[in-house]
Amino acid sequence: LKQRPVTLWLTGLSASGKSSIAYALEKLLLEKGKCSFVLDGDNLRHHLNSDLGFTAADRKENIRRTAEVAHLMNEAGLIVITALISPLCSDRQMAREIIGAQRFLEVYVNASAAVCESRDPKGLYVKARRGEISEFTGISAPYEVPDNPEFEVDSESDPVGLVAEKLYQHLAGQYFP
Ligand code: GGZ
Repeated sequence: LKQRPVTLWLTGLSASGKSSIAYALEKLLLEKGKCSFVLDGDNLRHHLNSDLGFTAADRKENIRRTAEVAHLMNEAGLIVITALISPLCSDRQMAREIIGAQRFLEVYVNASAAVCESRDPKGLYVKARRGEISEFTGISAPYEVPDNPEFEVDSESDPVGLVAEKLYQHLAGQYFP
């Protein structure tokens, strides 16, 4: 393989654009013949993590399992892009330790809570405001902004394609020629 394995760990609020950015970056990588895989929190929760809810303990387990899978995929040589809210610094630190610090790039997908709530593509913020979803990140559960992420992207003003292109440029040269 003409690529060095790495995990881009995208963190940000619901509706911040994590999944869209992850799939756009996967597409860019594929077009250049680089093998990558997206681990999307919402998707994994239908299968591998279908037994987990949104308590702090369940989120931690969700993140732990995803990090273990990312580690295995890195061992197989893949570039991994994860898209989980991963709201707590301590859980992201755990992911960094599982994957290995030299292969872990934390990416803060920054869109303000107000903008995410106004996007509300699945109507979850409305439900959370009504009290129909408990422990909703940004409304009734915490989101801790990363202290020192390797990258921060502005998904409030920059379109998805531009963000993905910027991340691709960060990888190019470092992880593949
Ligand atoms: C946060 C929730 C919740 C609660 C359902 N809090 O934007 P989405 O809809 O498509 O993606 C969100 C997804 C979050 O799962 P993660 O695995 O990324 O979360 S974590 O890293 O915190 O474990 C959202 C939906 O699930 N969702 N209920 N209460 N997001």
